[in-house]
Amino acid sequence: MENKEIARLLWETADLMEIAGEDSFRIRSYRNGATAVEGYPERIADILRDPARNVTEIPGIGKGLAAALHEIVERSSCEKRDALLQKFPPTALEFLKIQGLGPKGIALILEHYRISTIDEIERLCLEQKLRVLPRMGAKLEEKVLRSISQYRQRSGRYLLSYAETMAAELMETLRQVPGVTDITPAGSLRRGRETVGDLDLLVTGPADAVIERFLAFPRVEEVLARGENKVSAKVGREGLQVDVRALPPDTFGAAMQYFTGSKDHNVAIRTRAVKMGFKLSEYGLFRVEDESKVAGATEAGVYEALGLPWIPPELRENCGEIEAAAEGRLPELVELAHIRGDLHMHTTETDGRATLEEMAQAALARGYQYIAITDHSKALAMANGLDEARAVAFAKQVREINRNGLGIRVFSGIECDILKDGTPDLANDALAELDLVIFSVHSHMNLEAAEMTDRLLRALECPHLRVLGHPTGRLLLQRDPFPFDFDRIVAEAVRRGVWLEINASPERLDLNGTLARSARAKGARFTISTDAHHPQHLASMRYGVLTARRGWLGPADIMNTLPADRFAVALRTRP
Ligand code: DGT
Ligand code: CA
Ligand code: CA
Ligand code: ZN
Repeated sequence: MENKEIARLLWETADLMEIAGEDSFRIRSYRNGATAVEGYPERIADILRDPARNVTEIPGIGKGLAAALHEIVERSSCEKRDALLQKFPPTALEFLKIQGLGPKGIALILEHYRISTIDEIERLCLEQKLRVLPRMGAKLEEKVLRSISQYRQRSGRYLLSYAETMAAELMETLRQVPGVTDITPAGSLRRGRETVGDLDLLVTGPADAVIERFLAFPRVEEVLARGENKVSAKVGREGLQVDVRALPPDTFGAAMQYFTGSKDHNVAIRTRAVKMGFKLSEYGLFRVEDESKVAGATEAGVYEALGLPWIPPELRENCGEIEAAAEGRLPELVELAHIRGDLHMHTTETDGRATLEEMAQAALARGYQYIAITDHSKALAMANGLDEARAVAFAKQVREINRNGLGIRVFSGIECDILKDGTPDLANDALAELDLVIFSVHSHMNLEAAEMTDRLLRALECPHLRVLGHPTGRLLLQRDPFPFDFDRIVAEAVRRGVWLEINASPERLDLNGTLARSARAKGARFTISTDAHHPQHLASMRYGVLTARRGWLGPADIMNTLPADRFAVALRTRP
């Protein structure tokens, strides 16, 4: 744990203490401690682990705080903080991020109103219920409303799937404007980032008509800014910001390049342009000496004039893609069309919403050659997970199904829970009956990194395991990845021929691009699967593919790009 993180937990604890109205002397000692930790040149975690050292040697840290520091480093929290978090709604710490209220204000509000969300604080302001409290007034209500909207802008990110759906709706509308020829999303959405801050749409066509049509879109909630060729508005109940730019066709490529970003990629590209005697802007690529325009109508033209092949948007994070492009070694990236099957899905046997036959039909309609049905195991009792007997019966049933033929090959599988100690939820002889065994962590995600690593290492020992499902356990915008020694698990998975899943569910996208890329460098193989609980979820495959592309993966890295017969052979083959 880094000093910054430790300090943050101390700050939080102090803030919570203040909301609780605790002794100001003790609160100050936490804040002093936080400042001391933050600025300390050595890693506090190392000092705590060193038996020859004592953290109280650090000015500002006394005995009481030393105990809290030990707890924080060991389990990311301390008793004090835990107790306070019990007392207040879990969002109390979030309330502190609203400028203007402060711990005292929050305490006062919590004393008078039963609220637990920022939306409820907003409502109190709108209903003028803060001004009736002591030392609060109409001015404060205004200030709080302003800071709530600022806070939302800071923290407001949206799932890629949400932004993409909204973009599709808007593009459909704007395409109907007479004179519109091209329309594309730019920004993080085009780069396939897992979450999107705001939506950037580029349109060629008559600016006035485009802007009018956009503003007439029924889901536009609030216009933020309007210029000659640009308009920004909040769209939809979730308040996603959308920036629409109308452009002349001869600058469309330069604008696409500029507004796709990422910012870091653009900075590097612009530096390259300058070195070559050019000036690059959203209007085009210009020669410095005579200001003549070299490129701008197409994005490929801009890259070409800079001596580069076109770079796929998913790679534009300034993580080596420009160097790779310059040296002619951009990777071949996997595409949706390469995917021949989906290897993680659930049915009504557990918590899915459709039968095996319905899932198979939907997969067939997508043009797949095969699927694996991977229902839950018994540890997920709420989902009616399969025990050994049901798993074995299921394997038998699938063999019969394949004899009769559904027009698509079905592999019998399971998503078997990894228990707290790393052993699988089902016995080996049952797992041995199934064609494809996924292991996933669904419980006890708050373990220490070392314990989690041991748990996963133990799970990897199972000879029937073939795929590690959603390897980091994260839920986007909700739950961070659980900590573990990723490199070590990857090395072990590679050694044992266990494939890593890129879970394509838009709430997960796990592994993410960065981790997938680093695992690939260590020799890992992957599956991209949707974890579908409904036939419609099979369509999420595209998000998984985008994520794999952000990880520089090609079709050869992804097992479910293999045709059915070769995939079946791969399933039976171990290193
Ligand atoms: P987001 O919206 O937070 O998910 O991420 P982006 O990448 O969509 O960022 P956004 O919407 O602020 O800007 C879209 C693109 O426009 C960005 O990726 C690069 C370009 N851009 C915006 N501001 C700047 C800037 O100040 N400098 C440069 N070089 N590029 C910028
Ligand atoms: Ca954006
Ligand atoms: Ca933007
Ligand atoms: Zn699943």
